Amino acid sequence: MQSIDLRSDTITQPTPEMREAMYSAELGDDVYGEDPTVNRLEAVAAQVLGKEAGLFTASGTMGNLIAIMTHTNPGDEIFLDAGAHIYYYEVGGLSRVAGLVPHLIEGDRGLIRRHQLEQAVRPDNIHFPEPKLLCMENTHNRAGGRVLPHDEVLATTELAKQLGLRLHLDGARLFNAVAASSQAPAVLAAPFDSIMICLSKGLAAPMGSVLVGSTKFIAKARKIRKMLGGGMRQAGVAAAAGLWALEHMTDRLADDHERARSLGSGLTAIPGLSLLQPVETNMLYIQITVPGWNAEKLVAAWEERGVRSNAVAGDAIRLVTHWEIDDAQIQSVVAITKEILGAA
Ligand code: TLP
Repeated sequence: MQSIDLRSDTITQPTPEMREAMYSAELGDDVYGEDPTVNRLEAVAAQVLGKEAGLFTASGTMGNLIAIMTHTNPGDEIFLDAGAHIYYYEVGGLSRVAGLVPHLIEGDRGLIRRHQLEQAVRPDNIHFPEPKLLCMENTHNRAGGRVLPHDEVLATTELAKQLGLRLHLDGARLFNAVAASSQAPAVLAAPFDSIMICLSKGLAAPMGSVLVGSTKFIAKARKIRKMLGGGMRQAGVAAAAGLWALEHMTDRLADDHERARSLGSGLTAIPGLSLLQPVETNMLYIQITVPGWNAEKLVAAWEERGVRSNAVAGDAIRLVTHWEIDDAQIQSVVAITKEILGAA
């Protein structure tokens, strides 16, 4: 039985072209700055995002951690939405490794509004940590793959700058936001001092992220990457796939969004299934209120029929579309679900 894997866009296999690019990549020792493929990837990512320089990192988690460590000193205060991946899913690295004091803001579906930041940042006082960094996430994972409204981002980040805060964007799925909003990547990246993009999500590279920012920022970040053990040698093997992904996989993300919408409408036509958040990109958070059922039971029943998903709460399941999911599979998932829940 071939599975329909909707657990995440991280499960995607590299395309045959990516494997070919990896096989024939020109390589060197990247700690010496001598891997031409890594250098090309870093330059292309920086250029696409309108920044001076880039740094290839092993993962999105590492890219975010390096960014926050580069912007701050231990003991500083970092402002984040309470559902931010950096806070929620990165093993507490912001405190354990970076030594930061997280100041959580209960954003409006992942968006920290200007007035919320205004209330959160306290005036200078001998008792308080140094307010140093604001992080945002676009698209926002726990807010259902939401695209942050750009005018609101501008309003909040403008205030953050006035307050002397640095700005980092977790752009693990920034290209999904680009596809959904038709705004250029550099426009969405412009308000931020640093941006981390993932190559291994919807873009389907097997691994890697790129952190971009000013030349000075990236020089410091490069040293922190080395300290964390992330200085890789012939890393061009992985960067080659990432470069191919960045150059060829962004334009097709709209197809994933269309399929997520179609899956959402198919599933919510079944009594007892509803959407927790509107579908804006390639994610769906489904709530189940069918008597006798919960998320775990539906995940297990799907799994038996080859449909893979992740329960995220007692009554909620996340489904993510990606390049290995086609229209026929979307229809199958809806049909299978109807059968399981007796709605066929
Ligand atoms: N997200 C993964 C899991 O960690 C939850 C997923 O399946 O969605 N920022 C955001 C917004 C992310 O969604 C992720 C991964 C990361 C950072 C971390 O990237 P990796 O997995 O490369 O460390």
